[in-house]
Amino acid sequence: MKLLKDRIAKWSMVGLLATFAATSFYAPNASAHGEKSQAAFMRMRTIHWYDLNWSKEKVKVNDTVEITGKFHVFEGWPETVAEPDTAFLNIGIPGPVFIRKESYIGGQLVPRSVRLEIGKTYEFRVVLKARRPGDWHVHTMMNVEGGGPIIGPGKWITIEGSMSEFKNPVTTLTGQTVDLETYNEGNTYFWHVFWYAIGIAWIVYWVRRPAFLPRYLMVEAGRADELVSGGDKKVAMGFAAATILIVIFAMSSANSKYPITIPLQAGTMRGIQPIEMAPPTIAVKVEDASYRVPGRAMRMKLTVTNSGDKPVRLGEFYTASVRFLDSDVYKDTSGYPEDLMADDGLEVSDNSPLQPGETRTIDVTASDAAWEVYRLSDIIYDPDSRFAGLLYFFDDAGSRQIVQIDAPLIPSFM
Ligand SMILES: [Cu+2]
Repeated sequence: MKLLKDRIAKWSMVGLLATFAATSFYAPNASAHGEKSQAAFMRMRTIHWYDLNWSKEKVKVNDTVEITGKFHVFEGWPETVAEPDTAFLNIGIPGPVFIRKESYIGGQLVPRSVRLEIGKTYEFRVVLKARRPGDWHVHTMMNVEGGGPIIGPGKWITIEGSMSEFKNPVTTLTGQTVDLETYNEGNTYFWHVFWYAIGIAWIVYWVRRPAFLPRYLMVEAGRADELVSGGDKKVAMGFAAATILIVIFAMSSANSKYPITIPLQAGTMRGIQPIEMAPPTIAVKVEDASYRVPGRAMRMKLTVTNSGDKPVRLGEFYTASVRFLDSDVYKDTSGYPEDLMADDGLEVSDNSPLQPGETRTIDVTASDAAWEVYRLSDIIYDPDSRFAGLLYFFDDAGSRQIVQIDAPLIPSFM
C-alpha cells in the first residue's frame, strides 16, 4: 500500500514538472491582435485609416509618443454594424502599457464617446505616455456602440526603462498635484481592510463557541433562545451602532477633507468637426474587380477620368489597413508597419500621366503577402463580397487627391 502511494506521488511530481517545462517553453508572440479574425468585408467597408504617423518607435518610460492621422467613415457602412452615433477613439494595446494622455478628433479633446458622421473624414491625434517596458503592437482603433471594435493598423513600439519609474502627475482645480498611478491607493486599502476586519471580528466573536452541531441540536430541541445570551445581544448592538457611527463619521470627515468634488463627467460629444475635403477632380469607375482563390492579389479594371488641370498618376491603393504602392509614383516615409505595406504591390497596366480631360481604362493589380496574412483573402467566407478602398492620385508636384472606390469583388477559381 505504501509502495503504491509513493509511486503515485512520484509520478504526480514527474507530471507536474513535465507540465511546467512544456508551458515555460511555450512563449507565443502574438503579432496580430484581433483584426485578422474579423470579417474581411467589414474591415474594408467601415473605417479607412490613412496618413498615419507615429512620432517615435522607441521610447523610455514616461516619454510620450504621438499617433496622428486621418480616418474616413465609409459611406457604404455595413448593415450589421450600428452607425457610429456613439463611437469612442481608443487605442489597441494589451492593457495600459501606455496611458492615453490626450486624444483629439478634429482638434477637439475626446475623452468621451463622439458622434461620427458616415461619409466624413476626420483628423485625429492621440498622445500616449509610456508605462511598461516591452515591445508593444499599438493600434489605433474605434469602438462603435452596437458595432464592436474597428481596429486600425498596428505598429510595434518599444518601451525601455522600468515601470517603477512611471509617474502620472495631474494638478487638480483645487490646486494640489497628485500622481494618478498611486493616488488614493492607501486610502482604498485602509477602508477595505478596515471593514473586512470588522466582518471577520463579527464572525470570530460567534465561532469561538462551537458553530454547527451543538447549535443545530439545541435548535432542534426547541432551546434556541439559550444560544444567544444577554451579553451577545449587547455585542450585537455595539457592532450595529459602531457601524452606523463609523459610516457617518467617516463620510463627514471625507467631506471635510475633500470639500470640492464633482460627479463623473459623461455624455456623448456631438458636433465633431470633419475635414473639409475638396471634391476630387478625378473620377474613377470600377468596371469589375476580382481576386484569385487561393491567391495573394486582387485585380480591378478602372476607368479613370481626369477633369482637373494637371496630369496625375495612381500611386496607392488602400484597403483594410493594407497599402499597395506603385513605387515609381509614390514612396512611403512614415514608417508604416512593414507587414501592412506593399512598397511595390500596385501594378498598373498603364500608369503614364493621365492628362487633364483624358479618360483611360486601366488594369490595376494589388498584390502582396499581406492580402493573405491579414486574411483579406477570407472575403470568400463573407456574406457580402464587396470591397472598398481609397485610391491616391498624385500630380507631378506631388500633391494628392483621394478617390474612394467601392464595388463587388468577385472571386475567380480558375
Ligand atoms: Cu496588434
